[in-house]
Amino acid sequence: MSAGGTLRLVLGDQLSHTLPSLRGLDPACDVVLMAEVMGEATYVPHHPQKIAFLFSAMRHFAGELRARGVVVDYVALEDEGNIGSLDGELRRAIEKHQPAQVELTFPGEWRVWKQMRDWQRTLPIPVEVREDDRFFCSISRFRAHAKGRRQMRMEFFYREMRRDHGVLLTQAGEPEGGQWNFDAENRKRLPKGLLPPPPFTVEPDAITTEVLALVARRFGQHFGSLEGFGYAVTAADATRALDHFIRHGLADFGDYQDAMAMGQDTLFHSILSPYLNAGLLDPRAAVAAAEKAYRQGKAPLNAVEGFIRQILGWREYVRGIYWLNMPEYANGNALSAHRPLPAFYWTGETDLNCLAQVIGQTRRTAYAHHIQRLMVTGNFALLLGVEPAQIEEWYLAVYLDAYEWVELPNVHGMVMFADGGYLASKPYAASGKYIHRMSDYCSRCRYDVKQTEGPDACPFNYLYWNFIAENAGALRGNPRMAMMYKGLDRMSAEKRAAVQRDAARFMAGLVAGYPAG
Ligand code: FAD
Ligand code: DLZ
Ligand code: SF4
Repeated sequence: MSAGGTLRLVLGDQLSHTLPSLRGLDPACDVVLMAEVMGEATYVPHHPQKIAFLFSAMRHFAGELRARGVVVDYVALEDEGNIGSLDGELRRAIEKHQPAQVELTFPGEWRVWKQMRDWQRTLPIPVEVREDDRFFCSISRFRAHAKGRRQMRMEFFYREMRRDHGVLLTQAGEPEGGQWNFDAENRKRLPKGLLPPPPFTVEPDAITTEVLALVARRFGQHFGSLEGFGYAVTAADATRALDHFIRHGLADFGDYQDAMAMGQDTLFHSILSPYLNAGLLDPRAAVAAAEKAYRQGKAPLNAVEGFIRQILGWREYVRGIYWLNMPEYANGNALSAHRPLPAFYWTGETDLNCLAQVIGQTRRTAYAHHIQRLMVTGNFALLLGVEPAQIEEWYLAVYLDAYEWVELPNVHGMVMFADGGYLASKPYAASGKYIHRMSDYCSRCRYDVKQTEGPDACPFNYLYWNFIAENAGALRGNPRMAMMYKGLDRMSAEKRAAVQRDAARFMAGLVAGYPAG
């Protein structure tokens, strides 16, 4: 690069050729900076597959840019002189290339945004941060939606998005099928004999193989296995993953969206979140492909609407909530939950089979589907009263798709109700009955899901009532909790004492902490 060009930073989750900070790039005088840095790889103990996925995807992306004639200053983790932070690498690149300005794209986490604002104040050259327009809804559009609302509800936002973007509408502009949401049809258990498709996988190439060795060497002590790594690391393969889902998963996605089954990690889910969130797949392409399948009669409306609602609705909604309310959003603790996260979240070693299954799968694959996250690991942390920050760190670390903009509202708001009902109208607290209804986990558990007290009773059962009793001050007034408090009020004094006794005994037996190794 000749001095005086533009230095363009591309972060690990900004791997899109349409990225705003790459627009207007002049190959004759601009440089793209990409850096593998310890700071980003360790600010939480990311699952090794997450680090491998991002480093390999970053290296492939840099290769694609170079093939187009772009100059890329790519700093690999073990390159000599690597300072270990985004800040250090940006400053070093400015020294080296003497650009006239820096172009950035708005990031996915508040802490990085704070860093970008520092750069704008402290760097000796202009720093422009461009809006990230790889979403359906801009932050200002979300702000307009939120104006005047004390509580937010995804459903109303989603309808606005359907209208704004003309998705799944009739010629007359009404929702296809006469209703906006077919969720009530999407709660079936997986029937015996129905085999979900195998997930889309890619054989690691030479770049990925090298990265896997690097990650094993440098991050092998983090929770999570690298074995069997098969994620896509390029946009071309991410598009193949989308095609695979549309062909083999979409038609049954709706019916079995909430089901869980041993030995079936992915069921009919798409496993597209890692690609969407890293920039390898455009959410507009995913929504368009699903709508096309519906219009061609290849998938039913409950499935297509359900899938589109996740991307056009939930994904955009949680991002809006995050940017509208940070940094204060992270500090709330409406239920005053202060217990430590049990150590088995980092080992999977527990005799509660549902938790052992989901945490074990997470360790193997860095993936769990929504209901596993919400109703097993999430529900348990809620019932136990784990301090929100501790469980938030866990989710941010262990999933391949986790960045704070999407992780935090899901964990802090949806799971832990730490925002006091701003995002969701009531806590998703449930006893073992829910897990029994939606999975086969209980059939192999040492606890009895039908028992409610004593050492063999399913701990979710008494923890559930203990949660209801412990949080009466905060939740009794919530109209959506009225049934639960009616149940509690009908409970005999002996039964209440048994719940309290069993919960206290169970909690006393838990070990906290991040186990060494
Ligand atoms: P599918 O079930 O196939 O859904 C399709 C797509 O919809 C997903 O790829 C995803 O992009 C989007 N989506 C679905 N639900 C949500 C949601 N609640 N919020 C945002 N997007 C959604 N998703 C993340 O991408 N990153 C996270 O860090 C994350 N943390 C979560 C933590 C908890 C406690 C919970 C309950 C949910 C979390 N989710 C997160 C949302 C959801 O669980 C994942 O997006 C989904 O499991 C990814 O798998 P999939 O691609 O097979 O999804
Ligand atoms: C998650 C991650 C990891 C593990 N490593 C890097 C890295 O070395 N370099 C980089 O640019 N980005 C990385 N990322 C993604 C960033 O953490 C992400 O861009 C920010 O959290 C903002 O969303
Ligand atoms: Fe989980 Fe309870 Fe079922 Fe065991 S019995 S798998 S602990 S819900």
